[in-house]
Amino acid sequence: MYDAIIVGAGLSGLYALHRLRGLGLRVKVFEAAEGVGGTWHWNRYPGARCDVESVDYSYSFSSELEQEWDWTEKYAGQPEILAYLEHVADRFDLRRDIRLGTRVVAARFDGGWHVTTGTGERVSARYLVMATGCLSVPKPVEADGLASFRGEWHHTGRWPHEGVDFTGRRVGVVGTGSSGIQSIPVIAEQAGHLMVFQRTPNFSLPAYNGPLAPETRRAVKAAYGRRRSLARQTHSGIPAEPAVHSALEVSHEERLARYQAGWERGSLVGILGAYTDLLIDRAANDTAAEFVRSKIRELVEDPADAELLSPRDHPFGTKRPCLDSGYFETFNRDDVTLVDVREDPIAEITAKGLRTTGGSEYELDTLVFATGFDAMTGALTAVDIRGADGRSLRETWEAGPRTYLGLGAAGFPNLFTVTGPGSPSVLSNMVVSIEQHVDWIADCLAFLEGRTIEATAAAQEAWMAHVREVGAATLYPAADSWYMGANVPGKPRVFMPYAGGVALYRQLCDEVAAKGYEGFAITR
Ligand code: N01
Repeated sequence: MYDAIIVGAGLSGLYALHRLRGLGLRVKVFEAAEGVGGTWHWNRYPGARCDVESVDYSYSFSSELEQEWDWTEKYAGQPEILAYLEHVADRFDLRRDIRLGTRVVAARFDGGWHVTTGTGERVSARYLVMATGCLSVPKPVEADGLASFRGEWHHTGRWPHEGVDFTGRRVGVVGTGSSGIQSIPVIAEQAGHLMVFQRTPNFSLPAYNGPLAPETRRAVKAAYGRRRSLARQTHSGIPAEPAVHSALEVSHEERLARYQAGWERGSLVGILGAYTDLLIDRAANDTAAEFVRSKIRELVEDPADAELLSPRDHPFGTKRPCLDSGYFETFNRDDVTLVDVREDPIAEITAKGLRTTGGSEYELDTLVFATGFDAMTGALTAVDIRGADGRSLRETWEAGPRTYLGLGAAGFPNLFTVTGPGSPSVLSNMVVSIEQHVDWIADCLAFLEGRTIEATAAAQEAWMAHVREVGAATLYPAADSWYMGANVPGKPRVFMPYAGGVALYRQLCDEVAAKGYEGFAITR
C-alpha cells in the first residue's frame, strides 16, 4: 500500500512525485507512455514548441535547476522541452518510482484508493493524484472511412517517434488550432503539395522565435526570483506589467501603436495584456481583433485567402491564440492550398484521400489530423474513477465537471486533480499553475498526516457558482472553443477553467489552506 499514487509523468506528475517523496511518503507514478514528459512526449509533430517563453515555461522549484539549464531558444521546440523533462527526471532521481508503459484504467475508493492498470494489476494507496494533463486525450477522427484510406495518417497528439517523411507527398492537414498552425509551415517546406482543410480560422501572432542570446540568459538567471514572483502575481502566469487602461479610453493612434508593440513582442500577452478590458468588453476586443485581421491582410497576398484566414466568429483571445512562425505567409506558396471545410464540410475519408459533402475530391498520400483534444475532462473521465458509495466521476460529470477549486470533488475523498477543471490551468502558463497546485496538494498531505479529506458539497456548489459567475463576466462563452467543451460532439457546453487569474486564485487557495482547509471535510 502506497501513501500516494500519481497518474501521469508529465510536468505535473514529475513535480508531484518530487514534492510528495520529499514529505517522506511512499509514492508510485503510473505513466501510460513509454517515456516521461506527458504532452511533450506525445506531441512530436513538426514545429511543436511552447507558446510561453521557455525561461518562464519551466520549473521554478529548484534554483539549481534554473541556473544550470540553458534554453537555446526563446520558445524551445518539443525535443528540447522533452530533454529538459528527462533531465529533471534524472537529476531528481525520479525514475525509480515511475512505472512507464502502464495505463491506469480504473480507481475505486474504499477507505483508500484501489487502482487497476491496463494489465489488470491492482495497487492501493491512501491518496490518488491525477496528473493526467488537460490536453492529453486526442479527439477521435470524426469523418467516416478512415479505415479505407490507403495513405498514411497521424494525429498531431500521437506523433510517431521516428517522424514522418513528407518529401514529395500530397499532404492534407485537417485543423487550424495551435497544432495545425505550428505544423503547417514546417510540413509545407517538405511536402510536394499541402492542402490545409480549415473549418474555423484562428487568431495567431508571430512568435518572433529565435536563439536566446547568452547575455539574455544571464540577465534572466540573475533576476530569476523576481521574474517568477512577478509571474505568480499576474492573471496569466506570464511575467508582464499589468494593463491599467481600457482599450476604449485611449485614442485610435495610441491603441494601434500599443498593438504594434505587442505584435512585435511575440508573446501571448503582447496584445491581449495591453488593456484591461479586452476579454470582458466586446467593443474593446473588436479593436484588437481588427488589428490582428489587418495584419493577416498584410501577410497573405491573395485577398480571398486572407479573408478566409481572418477569424470573425469569436472574440480575440476567447480561444487560446496561437504563436506561429510564418503561418500566414505559408499560404503565399504555390504548393499550399487553403480549403474551406466550413462552407463545404468533409463528408468522408476515402481510399485515395478526402471527399467533401459538395462532392469535391482531394487525392492525398498523407493525412494529418490536428483536430485537438477532449480537453480538461477527457483524461479524467477516461479512467473509471469511483468514489465513496461507488459513484462514478464520469456520471457525476455528465452535465459538466464539478470540483472544488479544481483540486477536489465532493464524493471523491482523497482524490486530487492537478490543474483540474475549475482552476485557471489552461488559461495560464501551465507550469505556474502546476507548481501552485502541486505545492498546495503537498502542503495539504503534510497537514492531513494520513487523515481523509473530501470537498463538501456546499463548498463545491459555491465554488462552481463563482467559476460560472466569473466566466460569464468574460467573453469566453462567446466562442465555440474547447474551453467550452464545444469541440467534442455531445460534450456539455460549460466554460471549464476558472477565469479569475492565477494571482487571485492562488490567494483563494492559500486562504482555504490557512483556515484548516475550509470547505473540505477532514476525518480520521
Ligand atoms: O486543437 P484545437 P490543437 N472537421 O482544438 C479543427 C494547446 N497547444 O491541438 O475550430 C474539420 O485548438 C478545429 O476546427 P473548429 C493549446 O492550448 C499548444 O490545435 O472546431 N476540422 C480546429 O481548427 C491549444 O489551444 C501549443 O471548427 C476540425 C482544430 O481542428 C490546445 O493545445 C501547441 C474537425 C483543432 O484545434 C489545442 O490545440 C499545440 C472536424 N471534424 C497545442 N474537428 C503550443 O503552442 C476539429 N477540427 C504550446
